Amino acid sequence: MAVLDWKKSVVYQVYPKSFNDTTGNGQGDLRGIIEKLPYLQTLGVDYVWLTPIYESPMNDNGYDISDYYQINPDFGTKEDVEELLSEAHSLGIKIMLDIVINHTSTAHHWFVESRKSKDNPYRDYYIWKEGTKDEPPTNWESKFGGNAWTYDEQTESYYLRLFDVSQADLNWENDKLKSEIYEMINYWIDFGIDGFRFDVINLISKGAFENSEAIGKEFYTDGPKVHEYLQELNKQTFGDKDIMTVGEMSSTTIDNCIQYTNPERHELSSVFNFHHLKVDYKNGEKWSDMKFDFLELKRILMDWQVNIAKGNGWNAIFWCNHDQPRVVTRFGNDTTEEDRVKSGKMLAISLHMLQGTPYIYQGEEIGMTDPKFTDINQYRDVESLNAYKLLKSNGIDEEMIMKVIGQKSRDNSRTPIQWNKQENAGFTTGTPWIGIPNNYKHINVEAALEDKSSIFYTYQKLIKIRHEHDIITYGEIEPLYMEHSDLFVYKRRLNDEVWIVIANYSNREVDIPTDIDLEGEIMIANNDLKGNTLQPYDAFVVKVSGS
Ligand code: TEU
Repeated sequence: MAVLDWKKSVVYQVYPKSFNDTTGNGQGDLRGIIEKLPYLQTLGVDYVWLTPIYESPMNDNGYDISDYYQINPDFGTKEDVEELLSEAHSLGIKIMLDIVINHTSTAHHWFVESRKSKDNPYRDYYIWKEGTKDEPPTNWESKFGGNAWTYDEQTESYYLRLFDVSQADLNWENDKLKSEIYEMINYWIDFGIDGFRFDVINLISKGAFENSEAIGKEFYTDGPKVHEYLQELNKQTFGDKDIMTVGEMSSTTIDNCIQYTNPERHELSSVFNFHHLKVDYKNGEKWSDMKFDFLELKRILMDWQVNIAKGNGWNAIFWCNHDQPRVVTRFGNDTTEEDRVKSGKMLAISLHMLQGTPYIYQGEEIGMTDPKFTDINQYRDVESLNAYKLLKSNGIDEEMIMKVIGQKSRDNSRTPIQWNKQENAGFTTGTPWIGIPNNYKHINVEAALEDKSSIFYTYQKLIKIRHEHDIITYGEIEPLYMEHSDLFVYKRRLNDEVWIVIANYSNREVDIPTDIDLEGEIMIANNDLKGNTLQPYDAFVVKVSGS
C-alpha cells in the first residue's frame, strides 16, 4: 500500500477479548487477531488499535494495568505481538497500542509499595490524603459511581480513583513517576509500535483538591497542567517519530481539543471527544431512558467540525467503541433486516464524509446490534454492574434499571465478533466469556463478505474514496439545514470541487429541499435516487461540481 498521509488514514478498533479466540478458552487472543489480518486488509483499514493487552487483573478488561511491560497471558505472549506487528506491516497495516497512564491497577507493584507506608519511595506515585474513614477529602464522583476516594486502613488515608476502586490515579506531579512512564512508552516505540491511543489523558492533571461545584460525574478535566504534561510527553517519547497519537478526552471542550491537536503545540495528533454520544443522556445522566436528540447530534458534530478546523486541530470521527452501545441500534434502526442494513450504511456514509480520522469499531462494519440482554447476570462490565447496584440502592425498579442498562451498557459493544453462523458465531470453540445474540446466524462476517450489498462493502468503499479524494481530508465543511428534523446535510468544498452529503435519519419519506440539486456524479449511496424525495435512511454523496 502506498505510504499514506496519516490524515487520510482509517483506524479499526479491536477489543481483543471479543475479537477471535484461537485457544478455546472463550476469550479472544492475539493469535486470533493475526488470523484475521487479511480480513482487515480486505476492508482496507490503515491502522488497527488494540485496547490494552498488558498484564492486568481484568477488573476493567485491561484498563487496570498491573505491568506495562508484560502481555496478559490470556491474550498471548510478547512473541505474538512481534508476529502481529510483522504480519500487519507485511499487509500495509500499522498497529496502535492503548496506553493507560492516568491510573494503574491497585495490583501494580508501584501501588502495592505505595500503600505500605507514608514514607515508602513509591508513596507519591499516587494521590493520597490522610483522613477519617467515611469522610472523603472531596465530593469528587467516580465515573463508575460513588465517591472517587477510597479509604485504605493500612495508612489511614484515602487514595484517589476516578474509575474503579481497583484503578488508582497516578500523581503526574511526581517527576520520577513521569520518567518511568516515558521509559515505558519508549520501550513500546522501540518494539515497533506505530501509534498510541492515550486513555482519559485529559484527566492526568488534577485541579486543587477541593469540593467540586460541578454535579454528577464531573471532576477536574483539562486540568491546569495538562497541556504542559502532554508537551513534555511528546518531547520525551513520540514527538520526533512517525507515530500517530490520539487522546481520549473525557468531558472536554473544543478550545482544549484545538490546543491538544494543533501541530504547532506539539501535543497529540488527534483526539476523541464524546459530546455527540451523550445526546440520549437525559439531563446529562447516562443511566436514563431517552431517545437520541437528532438536532443536538447534528449541532454537536458540526460545531466540532467547523471549530476544530478553524483552529487547525484534528478530530477522531466515530460512532462507537468498546464503551458505547452499537450505533445501528442506538442511532439507526435494527428492528427489520432492511432497516438495519439501510440505516447502518446511512450512518457510515454520513459520518465518513466528515473531516478527521475515522475509527471503525469491530463489528460496526457488518452492522452488529446490541445483544438486548434481559438479565443482570448476562452483564460483565464493571461500570454497568456498579450502576445496577447504585440504581437499586436509589430505589429504581428492576424493569427501568434493566431498560437503561440495556440501552447504555458498555457490554452492548463487547459481545464477540460474529464471524459466521456456526456455534458461538465462529468466535470460540469454548464457552464465550459473554453472551452472543441469536442474530449471529444472519449477521456475520461470512454472510457480509458473500453479499455485495452488505454494510461491509459500504465501509470498504468509504475507506477507498477517502484514500483517493483530498476533498474529504482537506475540504472545507458547510453545514446545511441544521434545523431539519430528519435530514443531515452538509457540503464539502476544495477549490472548485463541491460534494453534497445528504442523509435521511428517519423512517419517513422526506422531500429533498428544493434548493439542493443532486445532479452530478454519485460518489457513494445506499439507494437509487428517485425523483425529489428521499426514502427512509437514504444517504447520497454527490460531486456537484469540480473536475
Ligand atoms: O473510558 C473513559 C470513560 O469515561 C469511559 O468510562 C466512558 O466514557 C464511560 O464509560 C461512558 O459512560 C476509558 C476507557 O475507554 C474505558 O474502557 C475505561 O473503563 C476507562 O477509561 C478507565 O480506564
